[in-house]
Amino acid sequence: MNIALSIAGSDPSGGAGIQADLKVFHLFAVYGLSVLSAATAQNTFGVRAIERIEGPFLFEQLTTLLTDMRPDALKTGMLLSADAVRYVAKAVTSYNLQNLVVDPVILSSTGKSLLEEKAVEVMREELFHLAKVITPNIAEASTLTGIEVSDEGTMEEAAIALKRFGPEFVIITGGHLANETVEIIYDGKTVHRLRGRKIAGEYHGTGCAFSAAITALLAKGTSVVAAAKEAKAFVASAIESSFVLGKGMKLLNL
Ligand code: PXL
Repeated sequence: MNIALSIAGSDPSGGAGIQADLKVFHLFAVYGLSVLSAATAQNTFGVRAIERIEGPFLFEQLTTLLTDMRPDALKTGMLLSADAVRYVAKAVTSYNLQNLVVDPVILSSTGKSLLEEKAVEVMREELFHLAKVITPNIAEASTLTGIEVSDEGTMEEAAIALKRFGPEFVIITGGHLANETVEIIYDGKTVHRLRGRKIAGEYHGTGCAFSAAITALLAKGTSVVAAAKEAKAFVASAIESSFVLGKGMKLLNL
């Protein structure tokens, strides 16, 4: 059985965060481990409050797990603080963990900050170079590069800028573009584009599901480009069959 680890925040609505990641791992038949990096109080209307998990305890969770089990791939989601980012980098380095997927979660779907301002630079400088893949969306790519990303051309420009921070692959997700969805995948040589039909509506947790699916597939030995294609199809299908369970945003069918 392959093992994937998620280091992420709790979303009690199960739409995003560690709960969504574990559901995705299960759907891909990968055994899921999880380390909590923050807790949120939220429902389908959004995040109301955030409680931090201090860096040393985050590290304690990681080392306790990693002295016992070795994930084939891992992902980070909401990390909240610069301290948390540094402790994750320390664990990845100390245990020589492979197939790290960094989903640089900066804002919630409703605009709440999930990464403190001073942690953005730390993530870029100290975590990205350890990653197999980073998966920013358009807004995150803009914050991380200072480029105003708004179309395919600027997505490509941002992907090239982000590659300089050292990840093996940059995938910018374009689910929030106006008329179609396109993901830009850049490995330093070739730009791949994954095109898809835009499905109307606001969905919570699409970025988490996409990066978790890539992580599960990497854990099983799939290549990055093939994993991204399959993850995109997986998220599209979860959107198409999404649930109205709360009174706010729709929830992905995970
Ligand atoms: O979708 C980003 C995200 C990630 N992780 C947690 C979240 C959210 C969005 O609300 O709550 C815990």
